[in-house]
Amino acid sequence: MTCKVATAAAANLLLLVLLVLQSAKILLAREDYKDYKVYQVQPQNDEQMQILLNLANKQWELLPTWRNESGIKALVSSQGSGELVKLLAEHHIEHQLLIDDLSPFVRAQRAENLRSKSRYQLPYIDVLGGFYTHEEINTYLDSLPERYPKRAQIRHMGWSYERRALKVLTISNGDGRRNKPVILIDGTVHAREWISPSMALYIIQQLLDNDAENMELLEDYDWVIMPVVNADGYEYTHTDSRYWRKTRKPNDNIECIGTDLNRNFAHEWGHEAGSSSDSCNETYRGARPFDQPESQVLRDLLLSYSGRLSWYLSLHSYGNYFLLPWGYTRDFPDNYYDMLDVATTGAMAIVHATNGIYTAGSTYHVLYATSGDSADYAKAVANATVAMTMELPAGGFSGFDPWVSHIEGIVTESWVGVRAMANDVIRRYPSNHDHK
Ligand code: 0X9
Ligand code: ZN
Repeated sequence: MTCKVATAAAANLLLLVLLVLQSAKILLAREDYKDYKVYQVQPQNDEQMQILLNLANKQWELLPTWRNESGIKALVSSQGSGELVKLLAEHHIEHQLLIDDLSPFVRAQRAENLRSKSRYQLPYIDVLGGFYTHEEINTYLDSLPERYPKRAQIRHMGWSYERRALKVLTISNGDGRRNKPVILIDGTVHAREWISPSMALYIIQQLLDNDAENMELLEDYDWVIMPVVNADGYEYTHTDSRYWRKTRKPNDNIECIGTDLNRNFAHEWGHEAGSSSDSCNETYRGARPFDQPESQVLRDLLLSYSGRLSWYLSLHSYGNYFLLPWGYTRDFPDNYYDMLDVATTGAMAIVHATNGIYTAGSTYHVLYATSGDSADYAKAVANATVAMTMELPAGGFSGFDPWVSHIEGIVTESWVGVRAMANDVIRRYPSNHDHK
């Protein structure tokens, strides 16, 4: 008896020690961004901008899409900051230190999110009340077919590298008509862009819960929504490293992990100007196109709607852009000006609603060269009539990290734009239109 108790006590102690070690490991593994700095950099002309884009390397990172009159931001470790400042000074590029140590901000935001989320009981989630993990999002998605048996359908499309289930929701009006044209929306191709899954979830709730207002959007169209593509990277931003962008699949060079999914698609993959062959770079394109399970899943999803894909919308952040193909060349696709009209409709709707300013145009021209991204693939290979990347507004310290209290403002404004563009797409390309 005593012996049994002693054994049980020893086992408990062992368990306790293991738990402590485990949490210590988690604590040690966590990137807390101690002494990470954020700079505001003000290139004065295109030449300085080009210098900056060429200089970006693994030690410090230009947070890429913030490129307006107020300049761009750079996130940099304390070791990298000396080199960055030296280079900026050498090229006479104006800059200013915004944040000297990012770590207290990262901690405060984690705490705000956990506090705010704890008020809700899964599978119910309040999109405006927190940023949800991949698992929480899947639990919510899985609950929808039961709540909306005629209108919501969940498909398990495959697995991430770390074996997380990649799920896709199809929303219809429940009239049973098959093969309607499709509006396909994805989120979280880039892990740290947390407003992106929030926006995808907000769209889902508008279409399902706010049906009185939005039924006409489903009359002749089905909506297909995949809120989290880069499930492993996204989970990693919740548990370990808030500003992780890529996937989590190791590379041949064991030093650096992950691939930029938005450089891993097969259309015009591998151009040096729009992607990197260096596995430590934030825009690493992978060893081969589609060598990431997550891009394979998104490819298969896009291809499964080829021929009836009216609008592909990829939700990213940040910078307030509607980005159109192509990313890899200065040339334009055939129906570029139709796509630009749709994007302009979205931009105008947002200006009228909130004064929010969006820039619309081809990625190559308004942002920078990209090659192997999903929008180019959707246009060229899956034959999307309109293919678009929406860079949602910046928030927080780095731009990727809005506070929970800012979610509502961003997603309600963005919905005005998405809804206006959806109406425009539906009007331009009525249900039985010839897609090409
Ligand atoms: O660089 C990217 O992958 C996107 N910007 S982000 O800051 N979210 O990383 C822009 C890709 C846009 N490409 C196309 N629309 N073709
Ligand atoms: Zn992105």
